[in-house]
Amino acid sequence: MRLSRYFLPLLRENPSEAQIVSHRLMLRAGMIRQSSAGIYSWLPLGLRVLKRVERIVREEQDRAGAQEILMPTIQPAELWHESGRYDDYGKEMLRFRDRHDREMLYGPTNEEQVTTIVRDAIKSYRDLPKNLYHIQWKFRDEVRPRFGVMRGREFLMKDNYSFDLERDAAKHSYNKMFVAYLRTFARMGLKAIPMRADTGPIGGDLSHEFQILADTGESEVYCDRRWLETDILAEELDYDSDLEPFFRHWTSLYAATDEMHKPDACPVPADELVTARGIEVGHIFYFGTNYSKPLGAVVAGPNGEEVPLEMGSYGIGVSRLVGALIEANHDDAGIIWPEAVSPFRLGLINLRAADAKCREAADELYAKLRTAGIDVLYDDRDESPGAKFAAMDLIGLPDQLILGPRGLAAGNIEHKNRRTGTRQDLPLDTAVARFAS
Ligand code: 5CA
Repeated sequence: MRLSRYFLPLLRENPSEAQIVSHRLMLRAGMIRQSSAGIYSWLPLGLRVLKRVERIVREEQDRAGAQEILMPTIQPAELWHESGRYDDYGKEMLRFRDRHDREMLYGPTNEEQVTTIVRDAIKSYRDLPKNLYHIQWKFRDEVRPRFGVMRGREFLMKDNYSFDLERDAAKHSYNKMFVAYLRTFARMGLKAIPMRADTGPIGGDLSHEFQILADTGESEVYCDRRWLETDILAEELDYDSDLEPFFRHWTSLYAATDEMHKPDACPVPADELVTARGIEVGHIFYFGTNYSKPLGAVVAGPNGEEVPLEMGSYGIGVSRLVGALIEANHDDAGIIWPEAVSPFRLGLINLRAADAKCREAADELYAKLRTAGIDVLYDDRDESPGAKFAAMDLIGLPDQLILGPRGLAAGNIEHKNRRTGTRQDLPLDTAVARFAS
């Protein structure tokens, strides 16, 4: 993509409404624009990152055997009357009436919707287990939408729902998602610690939140100091094998959210306990028959008896992750994307767009990089070198290639690594091979 043609509205100044670094940088780097409180448009650069995050989430869900569906954003209120949650959900739920005066709502989550789909389709225990997910926009009329996409009112969530015959099988489904979540976040270069958590309005008795430690996190969290040195291993496991030992291993070190942490009963001595702020990027729940019973989601068991389905639900904040990734990866100059989620693999800067030789060489390299399948953002604008460096650092692509008249005369191009800041001259004719995977 040529920057001269790209829709990338960068801001020079820090927007005053943004209190945390990810919100500031997403606005400054032209990734999002606010539409109304907690509701955002995603501009080309931001949407690229959102899609990359979504893709990793999808790949790991598919790998764990979950199947993708797409349920609507708008739901009929009847579903929620049936489950008994309509009144309990309170003001966070956006409710309205259609032209036929039917009560509708913008879905804050989809337990009811998916349970009725499965209830109407699955009649026998032989059709179990099932795990269905979708990646869809949600709306929660949060009292205090803030921090940009981190606590939005409209936000993108991956949510899935598992259906099993028995508790043990349901725990296996829970464990599968536990593994898939560790893998998902590790692939994005994030250290998300699984913590015992409160189940809130979703309900149930077993739940883990996946928290990234960051000063700007909204939750207070507590964990064993050893978590700080632990590299979360995202090994690939056989999802059909017994995952309980893996689950036990990764829950053996203490980690709990504020609501679950009981100072008097905490097994970790005070000097080994870390109190920190966390960003919740995922939350998994096992809630048994809380929804299947009221909604009548039963199957015929092996002896013909009616058995209510054992269920769990599993959420990842896809749009929140974009903010969380920036909280975890930035410096004073801007964002530093991990390669796995970067909007482009490479930035190419032509320092002298007005110089015919430089332009010719940069255009040629750009064409070669594209032919090699490398996603490159080419700054071909006629701007000062300082402005170009600042823009490229702000948007945070992992590597930059900088072409100027002096290097070109020697047949070289400068390579800068955004994270380490190291700079190195490369022979121009090796640049494509260096980045072709
Ligand atoms: N039905 C369950 C699991 S599918 C559920 O809704 N869980 S949740 O409420 O914990 O949400 C799942 C994830 O969505 C959270 O872990 C968080 O990462 C993200 N999320 C929740 N509320 C917001 C919000 N207001 N803005 C951005 N992301 C949010």
